Amino acid sequence: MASLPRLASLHQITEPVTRPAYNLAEHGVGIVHLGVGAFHRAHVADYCDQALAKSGGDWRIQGVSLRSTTVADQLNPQNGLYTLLVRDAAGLQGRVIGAIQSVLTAAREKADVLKAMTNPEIRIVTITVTEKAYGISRETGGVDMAHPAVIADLAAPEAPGGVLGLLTEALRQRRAAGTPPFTVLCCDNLPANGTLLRQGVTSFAGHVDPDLAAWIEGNVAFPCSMVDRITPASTETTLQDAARLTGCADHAAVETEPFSQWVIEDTFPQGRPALEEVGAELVGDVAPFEQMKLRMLNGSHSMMAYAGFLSGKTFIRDVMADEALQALVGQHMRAASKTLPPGLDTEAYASALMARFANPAIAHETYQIAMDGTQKLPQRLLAPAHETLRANADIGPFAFAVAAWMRYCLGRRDDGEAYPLRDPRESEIATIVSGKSTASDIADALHDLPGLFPAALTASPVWRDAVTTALARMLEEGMSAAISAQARASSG
Ligand code: CS2
Repeated sequence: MASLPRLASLHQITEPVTRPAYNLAEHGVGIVHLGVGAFHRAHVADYCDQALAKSGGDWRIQGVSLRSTTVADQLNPQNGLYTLLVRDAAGLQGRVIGAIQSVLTAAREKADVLKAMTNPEIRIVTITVTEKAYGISRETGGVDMAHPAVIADLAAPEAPGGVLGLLTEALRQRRAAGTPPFTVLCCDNLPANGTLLRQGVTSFAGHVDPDLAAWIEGNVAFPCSMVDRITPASTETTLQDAARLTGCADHAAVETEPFSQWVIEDTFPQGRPALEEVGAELVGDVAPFEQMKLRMLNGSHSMMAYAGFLSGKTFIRDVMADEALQALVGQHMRAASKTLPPGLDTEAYASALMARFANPAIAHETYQIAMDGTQKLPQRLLAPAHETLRANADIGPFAFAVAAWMRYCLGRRDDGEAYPLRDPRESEIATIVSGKSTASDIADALHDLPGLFPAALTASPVWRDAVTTALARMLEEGMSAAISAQARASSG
């Protein structure tokens, strides 16, 4: 691969790989996207690329990375071009995506980022920065005053580097210049993500200028959206396959599954790309889709991540190849589906998910999904657990999944091998579990983590007992034995 020319222009591509079906230079930029990770490149950018080809418009994307400069350094020398690989048992397909114009980094080019966000041509700001980056307190919906980006941006609101600070300052400048506000489209796996972000931004703005906060509240659209495409982190194999398909060295290639879904609340006062022409679902209310996805897909993903990682399964496909674990996945989805609003075909959704998880060509690491548990548990496991408890139904699957997370929080596998948790609350967790060895001490300590568990769960002896019993088995008999026992319980 070292000898191949770097991908930088569509003319260089010698192999018969699919290229953008539009002339890149004819389309201006209309979207700023914060967080240009693998998921964005496999999802939002793919939809925009297809919409540009089908319906045109000035809807190319100005990417922005908040902290890391890696993606900018991968994509900019390639003029924003990269290969999207789609893998399944039937084979591998590649497309070169042209939707991203270039990538700025807030860490290196703060002023340029604000300049892009205040450009009147920009009508939408889309965001995939992961749950932890927002700096919104899930308890209050307001700003999390302990979040590093919030602290830094409240100290210097005119030179922000975090999500809330950038949105607020860009909106302030647009308002002052008489430029209509952009629409803010959150594409992270958070419940009612648009509503949550609206609260976060108005709360942040309230600390800077209450009048601005009221203007944002009354004038800026924050549609909710549900995003779905399983996208493992890129590896050397990804880059090698991209090079083979394009004949060029591509440092920014990503790989994903064939399935893709984007359900969007259709509130875009400044317009939007014709996403409905390329498979996105524009709806009035995203909530049922979002709950189904967060609880059935992401909830079972988290269970598989903790139970799988701790029983030696490197990838989700390995979890699915294990009979007992596969039974737990089915059990978890059934329990999650019972918490959803009526009218959804949860059985068809569950069987499609089983097939997606088992995709033998996708190497999705359990350890990747295990990351940031404190940010993921509330919407994936704790909210449905709480509702299940209230309905007097079987909380067993949720208690098992939460116990597996608690077991993971100890930072050591059954054979004693240590691993980093990779959670923003990692050191807090290490401190509170330190020196504790019994399941009840560990479960009590983690239930007391401020702001994580709903009070109704921590106050319920039924819930605490179910979690502690599951955790005790994991500690005493090992994760594999605990998985088998739980699988037996579900079939019995
Ligand atoms: C996963 C998600 O890493 C995780 O936590 O559960 O990234 C999941 O793969 C996507 O939401 C699928 O759309």
